[in-house]
Amino acid sequence: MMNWAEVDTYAKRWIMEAGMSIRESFTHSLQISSKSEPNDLVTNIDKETEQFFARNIREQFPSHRILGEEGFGDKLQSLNGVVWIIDPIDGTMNFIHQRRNFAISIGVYKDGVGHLGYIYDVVQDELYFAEKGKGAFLNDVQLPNLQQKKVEEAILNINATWLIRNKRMDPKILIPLANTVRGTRSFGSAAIEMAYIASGRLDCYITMRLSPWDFAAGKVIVEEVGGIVTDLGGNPLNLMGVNPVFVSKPGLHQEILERFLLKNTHS
Ligand code: 2AM
Ligand code: CA
Ligand code: CA
Ligand code: CA
Repeated sequence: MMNWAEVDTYAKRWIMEAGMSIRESFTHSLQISSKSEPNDLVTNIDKETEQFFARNIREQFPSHRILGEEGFGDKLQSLNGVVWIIDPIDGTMNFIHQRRNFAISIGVYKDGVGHLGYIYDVVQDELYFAEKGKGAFLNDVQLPNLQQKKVEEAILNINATWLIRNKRMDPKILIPLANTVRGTRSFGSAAIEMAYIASGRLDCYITMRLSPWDFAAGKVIVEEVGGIVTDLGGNPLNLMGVNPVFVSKPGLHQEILERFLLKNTHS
C-alpha cells in the first residue's frame, strides 16, 4: 500500500518552501529566455524551482519518477509506478509581466491514475489540494461538489487566441459558444484556471494545447469535486502528450459538447 499521507506531507512542505523563495525572488532581476517560439518563455526561477523539487523527491523517494516541464525530471516512456508531474511555474508570462496569476502545479500519479493534486497560487497564498477519494480543499476549507449550471449563466475561461484566426481551432466553432455564455475570462495560467473551476469562480474552460504538467494537478482537483476534464470531443486526455482541453461543471460539460463542440465538428 502506498503511504500517500507521507508523500502529501513532503509535497506540501516543499511547495510552501518553493513558494517562499519565489516571493523572495521578486526583489532580484529575472533571467528570461525563450524556448520553442518567442512567446514561449522561461526564467531562471522556473528552472531553479523544478530543480529544487527534483532534488528533494530523488533524495526522499528514490523509487519515484519525475515528469517536469523544464527537463530536470526523467525521460519517461510510460507513467508506470509513482510519477510526480511538475510545472514549477504555470503562467510564466504572468510571472514575468505581472508578478501574480501564476502557480506551482504538481500532480502525483500512480500507474497513470492521479492520486494527489496541488496548485499553489504563490502570491495569493492559496493552496488548492485534492487527494483522490478524500475531497478537494482550498487551504483548510473543503470545496463543495460542483452544481449544475446552464450555458447562458456560465462564465467561460478562454484565451482570445482561440476566438481569432489561429493554427489549431476554427474560431467558427467557439464564437457561438462565447456569444452564448454570460461572460468570458482569461487568467493566463492553466493551473489557476482549473483551480477556479474547482472552486466555482469559473464554470468552464477551453484551451487548445496543454501538456501533462499543465493539467495533471488540476485534473485531480477538478474531478474530486465532480467536474469533468476531457479533450474537445469529450474523450480522456493523453497524459503523455499535448492535448486540447475542455474542463467544466457536470451537466454543463454535456450541454456544451452537444450544442457547440460536437455539433460543429460534424457540420
Ligand atoms: P506555462 O506558463 O507553464 O508555459 C498560458 O495561456 C497557459 O498555457 C499557461 O498555463 C502556460 O503554461 C500554458 N502553455 C502551454 N504551452 C504553452 C506554450 N507553448 N506557450 C505559452 N504557454 C503555454
Ligand atoms: Ca512554459
Ligand atoms: Ca504550464
Ligand atoms: Ca511552466
